[in-house]
Amino acid sequence: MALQIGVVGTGNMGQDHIQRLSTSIPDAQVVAVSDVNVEQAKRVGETVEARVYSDGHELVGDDDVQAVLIASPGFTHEEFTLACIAAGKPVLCEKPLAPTIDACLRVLEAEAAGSRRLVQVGFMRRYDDGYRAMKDALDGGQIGRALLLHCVHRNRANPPGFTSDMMITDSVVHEIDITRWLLGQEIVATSVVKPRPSARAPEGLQDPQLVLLETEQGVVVDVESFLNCQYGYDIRCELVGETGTVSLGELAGVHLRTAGRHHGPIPGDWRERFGGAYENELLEWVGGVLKGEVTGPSAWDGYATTAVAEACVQALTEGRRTVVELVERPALYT
Ligand code: ISE
Repeated sequence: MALQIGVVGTGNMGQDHIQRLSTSIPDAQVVAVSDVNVEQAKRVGETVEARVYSDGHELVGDDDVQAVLIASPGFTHEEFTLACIAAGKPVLCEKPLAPTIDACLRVLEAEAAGSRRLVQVGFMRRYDDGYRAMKDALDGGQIGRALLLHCVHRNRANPPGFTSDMMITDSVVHEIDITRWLLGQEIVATSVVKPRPSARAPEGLQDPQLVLLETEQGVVVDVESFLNCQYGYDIRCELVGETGTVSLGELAGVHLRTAGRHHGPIPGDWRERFGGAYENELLEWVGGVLKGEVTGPSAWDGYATTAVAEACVQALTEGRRTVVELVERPALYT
């Protein structure tokens, strides 16, 4: 039987997940949706014949819901994730696990107390074919020991209300997660360099930023976060090792060479760029849950990423190198 899923949050990300679960994941069925905007929840719920709730807690408590996907705003993640842990239901929570270190620790402690992994955090880049090939090349010894990681994270334009801090907590978090996963190392310190702001960015926004991360074994990572690059969504990554390098390839799509020029497509946003990764993420999550396992990015990964992001924000605000301190890792996550 298909896994019966409830989705909390029917905004853009929630709708994307619901559509993908219903059309591309054969072993999944969306049976319930919830949103404080109940009219929107009704419209979205109707498309997949799901029950509709205005309160996510009622959805978690629905006996027919076997697993939960949380796509509501970040400040609600802690309460819904804790409710899923209390109900013993597997949960895929969009990033961030929670917006503060303390909130992440409460989730971590609740899950660790049950000695069973239920929580997965939606760091979808780990499911991208390109990043996976990079990890295979490193782990397979093809480029020797990692020395440097160069990352570029450009968005076309800023959504309303985006702040300088959010360029880290909402965007650079993905590179923080990829660094930890790709290298298999924690990040121990960070600094942020501030180039002159683009005139295309709203007044007061520090855009672009150059975030430097240092890992426990001395790999240095530079991340360009540029929110108003104007031309599209552009994600690049090159890992430099002792005997070679490996990087994300050019994007799929047709490339035209004519009249002394070459042209190719650039994605509009992350949903287009990482569509394949989101699909792999859901396929593997659903397949795992049906077998009784949760193996993707853990609550520990969610906590560590939020802790590094907070250190980066401090480095940006105070203009100095900031050390990252993590609590001891519970046995469940070793
Ligand atoms: C957005 O919230 C995401 O999570 C995207 O993956 C990221 O690339 C973008 O910069 C964020 O704003």
